[in-house]
Amino acid sequence: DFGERKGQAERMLGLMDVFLKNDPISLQKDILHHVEYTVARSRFSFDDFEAYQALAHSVRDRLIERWHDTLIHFKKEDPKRVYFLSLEFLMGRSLSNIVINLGIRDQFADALSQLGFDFEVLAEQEGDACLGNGGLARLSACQMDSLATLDYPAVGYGLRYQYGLFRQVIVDGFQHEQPDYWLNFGNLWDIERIHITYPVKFYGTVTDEFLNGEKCKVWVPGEMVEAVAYDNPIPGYGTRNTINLRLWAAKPSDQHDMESFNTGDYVDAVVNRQRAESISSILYPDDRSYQGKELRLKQQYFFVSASVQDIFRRFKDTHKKFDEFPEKVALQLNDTHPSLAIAEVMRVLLDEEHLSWHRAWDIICKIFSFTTHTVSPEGLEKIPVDLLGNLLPRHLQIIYDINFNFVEELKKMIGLDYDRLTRMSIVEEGAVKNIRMANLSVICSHTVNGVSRLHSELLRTKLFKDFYDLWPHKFQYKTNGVTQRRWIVVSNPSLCALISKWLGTEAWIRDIDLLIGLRDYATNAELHQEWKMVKKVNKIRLAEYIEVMSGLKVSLDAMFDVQTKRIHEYKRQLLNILGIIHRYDCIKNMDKNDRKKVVPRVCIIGGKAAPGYEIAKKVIKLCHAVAEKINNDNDIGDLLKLVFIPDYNVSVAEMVIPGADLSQHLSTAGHEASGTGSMKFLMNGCLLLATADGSTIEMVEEIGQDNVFLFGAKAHEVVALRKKGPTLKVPLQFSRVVRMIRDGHFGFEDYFKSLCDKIEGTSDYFLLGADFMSYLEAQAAADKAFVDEERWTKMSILGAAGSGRFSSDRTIQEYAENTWDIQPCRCPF
Ligand code: GL2
Repeated sequence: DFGERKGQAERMLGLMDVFLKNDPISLQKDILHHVEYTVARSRFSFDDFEAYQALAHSVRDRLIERWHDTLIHFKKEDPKRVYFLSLEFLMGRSLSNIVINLGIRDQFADALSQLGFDFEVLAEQEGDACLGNGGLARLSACQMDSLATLDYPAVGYGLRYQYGLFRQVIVDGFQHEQPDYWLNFGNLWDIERIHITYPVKFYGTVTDEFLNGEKCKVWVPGEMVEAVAYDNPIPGYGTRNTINLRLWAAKPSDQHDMESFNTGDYVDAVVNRQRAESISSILYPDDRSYQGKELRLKQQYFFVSASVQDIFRRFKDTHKKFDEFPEKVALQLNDTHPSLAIAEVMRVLLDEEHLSWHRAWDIICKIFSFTTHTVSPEGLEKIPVDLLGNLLPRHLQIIYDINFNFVEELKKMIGLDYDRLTRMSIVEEGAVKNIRMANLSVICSHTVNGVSRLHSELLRTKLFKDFYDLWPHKFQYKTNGVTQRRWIVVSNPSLCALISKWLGTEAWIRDIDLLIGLRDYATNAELHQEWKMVKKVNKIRLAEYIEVMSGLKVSLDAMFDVQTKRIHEYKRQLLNILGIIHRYDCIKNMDKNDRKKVVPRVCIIGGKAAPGYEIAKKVIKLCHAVAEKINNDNDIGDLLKLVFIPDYNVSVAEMVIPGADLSQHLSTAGHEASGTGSMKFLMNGCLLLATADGSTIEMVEEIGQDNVFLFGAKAHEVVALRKKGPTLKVPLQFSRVVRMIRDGHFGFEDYFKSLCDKIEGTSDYFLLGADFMSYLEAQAAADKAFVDEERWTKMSILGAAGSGRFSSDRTIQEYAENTWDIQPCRCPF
């Protein structure tokens, strides 16, 4: 009875405070309440971790208030929403980010200090959520922060892996992988929604049946699994808006398999059902190669199917006519990983909603947009037809039908150019027949974009040239960005305070273009002093970390020179190591006087190699072998040190980046789609030594050539250089350092042989030899600039001042306006 319920609702409201309060006493009461009743420890005896838990619960309560308000507001306004589908989100830690976005960090810090706790110490108790591999995954996390901050009605969808990206442990210089069971200590930031579940079907057969005289397809599945929602509220900064990141976990289904319980062995039946959970158990640790594994395909379909059911449920709550679907729904494909969503939406419209092919297809063409993060054709996902047909028989039929219609249309447009038809087909013929997920995504999306200008150019002229010639209007570029909330405000509080002081406002935290105002003070002596002080504080923090981790003491006067990112041949960590060996060799051969002119360096390398990537693992070992030699050479002292930082992840990055003087981005031109690490370094006043690749090119345009140490062949020169092959001359210096490795200067010569073979002669695909001299020159230029403190500080300020374009706020705004066609929907305070 509504009258009765309404009375109760009013009574409930009367009992509750309108909102939780943020004064010190209320916060302290709240924290202690959670210590006793949530964490279940005595309020007189709890340790830092328990204090963190209680603190996090108090923060979470405040987060939930805003989240509820936002969801109610969105429901009332019913705006067009963007659904961001991504198999990876690299969130790192959440606490500090959340209190800053909620605007209650200082209040909590005060309240805690009155209880005798330090906010920073407690924040470090939190473990990282590593549900992604690298740049692509961290980009998704940055974009969620921007979507919330800019008030866009967005929902993120992904998988709640039980095991995140492996932990990297170094034993004798070799990488070992250990499982990251991140849920061991509980995760306070997601909310289990036991009532939000959907069945997900696999395997089985498709039959033809008649419904109201019409033939239709019925998929009888062979396996059913349940998807359970876990909601992660994502708060915006300077707004009440808090959006949802919904991650799905797999659970055994209740609906299926009653029979086996009645007939078979009860224990076996339970154990079998439990296998369902393996679908969301583990993140694949390869960030590029695709191996055609069934479990991976299951993961993709699992999260797509649950998300699509959720999206349809939400739409059908308030709408009856599917023609309105494109006015309410934009579906963003973050790479090809979620592109089965195309076939799934088509299947639901055809087989469950019984729309005609024509109407369903019309909807598909209006709702999907596709971002590719890959440069190389080998990086594009292909699914063996047999695998797909067995796991998802109906989807394979639909993909074949889409392809048939497409090829028929294409023939009308381009004639019988069989080579081109073969290239553009979704189906790749050959010994193993494959479905090309990128072709499917390009054909079915209204917009396709790369992640930097150069990348999009490569898409138009190489990777998707055939498609570009057909549909030039579909192709866009959206240069990546990162969120300044995480990468300045959270990770570099002293720089944050300094910027706000000199700009006279904190508004740049929402409106990054204001950073440009720092240019006016680029030569101001007072700012220089304070700027250097901030860098020093961050270097001290990093030096302490290095000492704790490796026992190595490093000099704060040295240039902290950093290269941290996934280990890949194309990213050329090897070039860096060869450069370090060259530097070492030069110093060894110098007399006392010359040594006085050497700029001392602490070279820092960090990053994970995919577990099956042999060459990348050898690079890690080489780095350790070279470090061992150099760091123990008393003759070298503080002039040169080399450190490998193990287990590089988001929270390690938050400490390393602010402490770097120089950062290296060495990809062979034309191989890095964008690169986002460089943006974080730039924002933190760190100078870049880089090739003209990915988004670096645009960074140079923003801050000027004089403020970057650029080197190496340009993208358009790379092909010609490779063609030169055996006739290509490499400098003597290069041959010399490779010879040092081959001759066993660093030990393990047999083990390193294949590494050396990879970069000499015709096999130097990534052109280390060709770029070596230019690399050394750029390094020399960096040394020269570093000794001129005033010049260096000016470059550093100008870099940060010019980093505004690389905020994910700008990127998201562009997507909203040019791709998704959505409007902000701001929740009233
Ligand atoms: C990547 C690209 O390699 C990288 O250049 C880009 O910045 C990011 C985000 O767009 O995407 N693609 C990819 O598979 N990973 C990346 O980092 N892992």
